[in-house]
Amino acid sequence: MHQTHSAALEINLLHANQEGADHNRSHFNSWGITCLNIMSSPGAGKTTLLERTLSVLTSELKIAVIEGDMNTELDANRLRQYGIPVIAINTGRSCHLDSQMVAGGIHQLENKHNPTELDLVLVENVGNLVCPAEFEVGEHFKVALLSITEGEDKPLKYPIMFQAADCLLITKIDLSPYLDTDINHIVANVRQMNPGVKIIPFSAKTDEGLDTWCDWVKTQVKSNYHLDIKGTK
Ligand SMILES: Nc1nc2c(ncn2[C@@H]2O[C@H](COP(=O)(O)OP(=O)(O)OP(=O)(O)O)[C@@H](O)[C@H]2O)c(=O)[nH]1
Ligand SMILES: [Mg+2]
Ligand SMILES: [Zn+2]
Ligand SMILES: [Zn+2]
Repeated sequence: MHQTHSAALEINLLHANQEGADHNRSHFNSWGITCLNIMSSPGAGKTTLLERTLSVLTSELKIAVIEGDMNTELDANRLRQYGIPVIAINTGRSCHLDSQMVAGGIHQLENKHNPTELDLVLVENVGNLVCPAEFEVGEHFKVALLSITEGEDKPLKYPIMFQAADCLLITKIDLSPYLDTDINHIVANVRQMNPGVKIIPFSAKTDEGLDTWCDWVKTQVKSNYHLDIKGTK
């Protein structure tokens, strides 16, 4: 009885969230923006990935960030140094961004900046491998990060995130010499959950994988609106 009630509540919650996500995506589509939802457990390297990404891609794409954080603007302030619009959203007690929170961010972008000039919105979700995978925010593509310090078994233990991802970065691979973790084992476990996902080993220390990642991002932006990148807007 209790289970049925909570299952119904969850379905209603996800249904309402989906309507909000569709609303957000229709904004992005009308402005010609591609949106990526960046997700991982706390500290896997989302903000560091965004820093490296902005250092390369701001010369080619007009980018804004929506930065989800439970309680601070620490990550938002790190990214503001790149001179791009960064909208900070504090989620308070919520362990994930939902589509309504992101709608607030999108409407701020609309009011303070000219969204039709943007090509790409990067959403950094709250650090959590569980519910961010289920709460769409209006993204076109989902990106998951798994750092090699987290262990090979995580794709099997947290399947929804790994099944939902369009691209998976295995981060902090510069630490590999100091760990027993087997990257091939991580890849095999990810493939078991999601055979078609793009997998990119990445290090923000050595920039290994950075070009492959930036190429993947540009390909998604291009294919989403059939654009020639640079000077198309
Ligand atoms: N060695 C190594 N450390 C890294 C790498 N990427 C990130 N880190 C470190 O990992 C820590 C967490 O990185 P963040 O980018 O803040 O991680 P995050 O996923 O944004 O964290 P939350 O937003 O709190 O969930 C920092 O101390 C980074 O310097 C990497 O490629 N190699
Ligand atoms: Mg962060
Ligand atoms: Zn949550
Ligand atoms: Zn709206």
